[in-house]
Amino acid sequence: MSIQWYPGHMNKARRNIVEAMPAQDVVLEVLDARMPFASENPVLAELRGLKPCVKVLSKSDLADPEATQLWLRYFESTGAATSKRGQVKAIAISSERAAETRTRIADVCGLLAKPTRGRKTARALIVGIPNVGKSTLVNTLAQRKIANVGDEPAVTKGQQVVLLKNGMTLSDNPGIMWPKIEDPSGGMRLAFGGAIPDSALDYESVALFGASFLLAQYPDLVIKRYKLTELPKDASALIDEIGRRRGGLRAGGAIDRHKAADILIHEFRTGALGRISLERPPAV
Ligand SMILES: Nc1nc2c(ncn2[C@@H]2O[C@H](COP(=O)(O)OP(=O)(O)OP(=O)(O)O)[C@@H](O)[C@H]2O)c(=O)[nH]1
Ligand SMILES: [Mg+2]
Repeated sequence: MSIQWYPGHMNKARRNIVEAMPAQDVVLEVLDARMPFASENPVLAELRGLKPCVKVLSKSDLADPEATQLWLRYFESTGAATSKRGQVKAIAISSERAAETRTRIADVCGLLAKPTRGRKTARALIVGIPNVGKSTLVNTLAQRKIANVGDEPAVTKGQQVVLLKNGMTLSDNPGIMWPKIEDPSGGMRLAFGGAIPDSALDYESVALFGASFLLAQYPDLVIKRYKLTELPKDASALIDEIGRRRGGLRAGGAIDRHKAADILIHEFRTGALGRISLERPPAV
C-alpha cells in the first residue's frame, strides 16, 4: 500500500516558504527523532538552497537514545562534508525539557545564524513535515503559547511570524509533505508515527507494518507491554494477541482487529511501548 497525502494548503505554504527564504539567516528543519530520514522532506532541501540549516530532532523523549546519538553524529559528519548544500548542524530536543531546548537552539543559532544587512539579530524559518513539533518549538522559544499545537497533522494552516524577547525573529510554517513518497516503507513509518492523518490510512496495514518492525527490533518491549509469555510468530498474530488481551471480542468471539491496531499505533505514538526509533543511520 502506498501512502499519498498532499492537501491544497501545502502548495500555498510552500510558496510562502519560497518567498520568506531570502530574508532568513538560518533554517530550523524539524525532524521526527524516531525517523529522521522518513521525515526529511526532499522539497525543503531544494527550497533552502545554501542557507545554513539546523536539523532539529524533535520528540527525542520518544526515540531510542542510542539511535538519536547515532543520528546526531551522522548529520554532523555528512553536514560537514556537504558544504555544497550550506552548513548543517544537528541537535536533539524534547518538549519536556524546555530550558535545555532554548539553550541548544541559542547555541547553534549563535554558531550558524549570522544576521545580515545591518541587522543585529537573526531570522529563522521553522519548517518540516506535519506534526513533528514545529509550533511546540515556537512556543518553547517564545516562552508562551503563541502558536496552536495539536496531536494531529496539519494543525498550523498559515505562516506566523513571532518576535522573541532576545530580538530573534521566528517564522512558524504549516507542515508540508511532498507530492509523491517514493519509498513505501518510509510512507509507512510516517503513517505509524502520526505524520499522515488517520483518515488517509488503512489502519490495519499500518499496524501490521509497525507490529512486524517491533517484533524484529524491540521484542522485549512488546513482551513487557502486552504481558506476553512468548513472542507471537508474526505481525498478524501479535495484533490478534493484543485484541484478545486488550481490545475485547466482538459478538461471536471474533477478535476486534481494528481496535487492536488502534491500540498498537496509539501506544507507539505516545511512548507507552517505550523509547523506539524506526530508523538508524547508515554508517559514515
Ligand atoms: N512527546 C513529545 N511530544 C511532542 C514534542 N513536541 C511536540 N509534541 C507533540 O506533538 C504534537 C504536534 O505538535 P505541533 O507543535 O502541533 O506540531 P507541528 O509540527 O506544528 O504540526 P503541524 O502544524 O500540523 O505541521 C502535539 O501533540 C505536541 O504536544 C516532544 O518533544 N515530545
Ligand atoms: Mg504547527
